[in-house]
Amino acid sequence: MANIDEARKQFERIDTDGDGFITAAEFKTALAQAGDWNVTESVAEVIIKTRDLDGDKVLSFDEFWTHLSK
Ligand SMILES: [Ca+2]
Ligand SMILES: [Ca+2]
Repeated sequence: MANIDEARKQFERIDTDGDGFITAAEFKTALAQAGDWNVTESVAEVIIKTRDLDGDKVLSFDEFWTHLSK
């Protein structure tokens, strides 16, 4: 189901400063825009932690894609 072009578009929408990494703050903002206002930054950090393969506390596209394509 997962499509890498769609995933890249989604990634770029979340990565608002365009540095190629999704931070907890960016993730929180994206979820709020999607209507989920209950997500705090600490919740976003936990979500990122479960997907963060190299432990740098931000999501690269590879990590984002690995999660989606599972
Ligand atoms: Ca970013
Ligand atoms: Ca990472």
